[in-house]
Amino acid sequence: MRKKVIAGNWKMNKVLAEAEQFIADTKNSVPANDKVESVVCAPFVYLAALVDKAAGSDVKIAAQNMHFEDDGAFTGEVSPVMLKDIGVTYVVLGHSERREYFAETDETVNKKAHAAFNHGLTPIVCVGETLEQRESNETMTLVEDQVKKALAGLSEAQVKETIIAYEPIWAIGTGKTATSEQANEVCTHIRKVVAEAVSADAAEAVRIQYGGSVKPANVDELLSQSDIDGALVGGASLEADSFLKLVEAGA
Ligand code: G2H
Repeated sequence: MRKKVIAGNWKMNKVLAEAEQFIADTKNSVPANDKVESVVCAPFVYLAALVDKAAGSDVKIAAQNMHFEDDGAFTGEVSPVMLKDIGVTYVVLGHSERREYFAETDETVNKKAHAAFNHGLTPIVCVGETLEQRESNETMTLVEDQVKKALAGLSEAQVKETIIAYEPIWAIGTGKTATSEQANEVCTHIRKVVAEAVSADAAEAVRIQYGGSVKPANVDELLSQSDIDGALVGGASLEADSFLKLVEAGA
């Protein structure tokens, strides 16, 4: 039985006081970590403060991106060494917004996945198709390609620890959710791809989240699907009470 993982992706939202208040409002109320993993993906500038605020609780703090190098002349970037140093434990890689606006590619996502494991960070690797790709029946081949490229060269043990987030781009922030069947169909395919590319054991262990307009009203049905092991949630993760409903659904 795979443990569910619910990650709130705040994107570029909140000021420090709001971010800290959110942790204060949730840290004593999230279900225990052996029931569900509750993750908050916050902007870089708040990470150290939020790790501190969440210390000793079952709220885990994630970055929304990172560079793949340990250090060097990369102005404006943040390295896995830095994230590890301040106590961050997860990192979102290859979110569609980074692919679309910040030149993220399958190759850089793969380098970042290796870097994450080299520094003990759990990667949440995002994949997903545009509306145009869905309408031209390219969803499965596109997602398969993204998954294979993202995981290339990782060990079986590392793949087992990876979290893959399937986020159809047409359902992100649009209020359009993929039906639970549409979401599960792709997640099942992703598991099959992992089985073929890595091993049946890795496919059984890898956790696959769905993301795209997940909210308290639809989370139960999505999480009841056979191959959906959690959710990556944007808009509905910004308020503490909504986030708590989402993590409770995963417990
Ligand atoms: C997809 C998701 C979080 P939202 O980007 O990663 O955002 O839930 O607002 O669609």
